[in-house]
Amino acid sequence: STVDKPKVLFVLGGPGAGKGTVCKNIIEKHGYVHLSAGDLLREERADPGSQYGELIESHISNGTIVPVEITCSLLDRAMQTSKSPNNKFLIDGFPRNQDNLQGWNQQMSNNVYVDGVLFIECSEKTCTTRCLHRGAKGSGRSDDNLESLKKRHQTYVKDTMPIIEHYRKLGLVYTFNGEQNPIAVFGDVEKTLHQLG
Ligand code: UP5
Ligand code: MG
Repeated sequence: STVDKPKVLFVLGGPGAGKGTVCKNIIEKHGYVHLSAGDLLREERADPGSQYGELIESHISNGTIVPVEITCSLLDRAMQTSKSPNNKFLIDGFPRNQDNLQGWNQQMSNNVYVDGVLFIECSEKTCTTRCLHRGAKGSGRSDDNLESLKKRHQTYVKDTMPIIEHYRKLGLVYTFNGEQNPIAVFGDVEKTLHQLG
């Protein structure tokens, strides 16, 4: 039954909207395990034993999306090994396109219950400024530069927004104003988490 299945909230929004930041705030208080698809891909890229390192790097620096088989198996493995005491997961930055959605539905949907999508809405201008600032401070991310950021944003509009629309039609999307300061964003998200129970 759905009772024993892991519960998932997807966290979506543009590159730099504040997905990772809000997730960090949520986990401290709400007993979720945070899984960032991007972080898992960057870890896999850094593993010298991985056959996918170059493929992942070319997608990340071009702002395009890694084939779902890779991302989904990283998410699946992380869910299995993380031992979430409450069996609740925040999946940050996934699913980002139709391929991701189809792969998730095929590989995962029987075993996982999707409670909703937290959508952090934020303008391209704000997102870009934040990521450039983070890059200038030495984030080490190969995609925190203007050229990659333009491509990341294009991919977000073309590929990810339709996925958010898909979940919106299912009545699963909760939208937040990501232009606010991190505490205000978190406060709004908390109200929704309390409603979801
Ligand atoms: N900041 C955050 N919130 C703020 C706020 N409210 N006010 C002011 N500043 C705020 O924040 C970004 C920066 O802004 C930080 O410096 C932060 O302090 C500040 P962060 O919380 O990191 O935002 P986030 O939305 O998580 O930004 P991120 O850069 O991680 O977004 P992306 O979606 O671009 O990155 P991700 O890691 O998810 O993906 C990277 C790439 O991996 C993708 O482009 C793609 O190539 C690949 N990928 C896949 O192929 N498949 C996947 O499933 C996932 C990723
Ligand atoms: Mg992030």
